[in-house]
Amino acid sequence: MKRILIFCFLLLCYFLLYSNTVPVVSNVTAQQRGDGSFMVDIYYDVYDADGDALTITMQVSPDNGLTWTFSCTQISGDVGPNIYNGNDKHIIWNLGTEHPNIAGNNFKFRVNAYDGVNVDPFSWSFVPAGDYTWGEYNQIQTIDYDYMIMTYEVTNAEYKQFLDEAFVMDSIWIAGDYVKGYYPGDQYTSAGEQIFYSL
Ligand SMILES: [Ca+2]
Repeated sequence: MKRILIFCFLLLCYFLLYSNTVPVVSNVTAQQRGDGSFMVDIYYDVYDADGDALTITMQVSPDNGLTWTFSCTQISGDVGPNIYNGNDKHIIWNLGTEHPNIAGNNFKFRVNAYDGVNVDPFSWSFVPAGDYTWGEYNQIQTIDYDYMIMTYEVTNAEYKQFLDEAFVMDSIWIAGDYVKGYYPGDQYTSAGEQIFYSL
């Protein structure tokens, strides 16, 4: 009986020490100022039941949630490390400096909170311009621009979540054996219908 009690006590200590609650972000709002400054105010509430110090990141979608790679680095306020629980947290995005002459009616904002216990599956890593080794003969190639790449591979579950959300928003559709959607285009790929998944 004594051993069982000791075991239960140790088990309780384990859960008290190592159990963790994932932080929750809610009530995200975003509005561009009407004073011609091209600043955007983003507000949110965040709560972590453990009271952990949080790292806050922000993502912007220019196409109603279809893609989330639109850069938003000119941000200040309640963003970055060491943010704690609270309401009406405020992020200021200097849109005019980062994206001069940009305009759109389909912007969406996502605020992410991480407590240092759970991995951020959508974190991005900076890759500076420079040489890299390519191919089976180890040729030296050069990329002359900086870029960002996801730190971790997208899992099947995460991609399914993306497709589910895009489907609900009518951003993608099923045509025969394919899941298709509209891609707004970039400098390498022209705008038009793209296949997102083969059923
Ligand atoms: Ca936590």
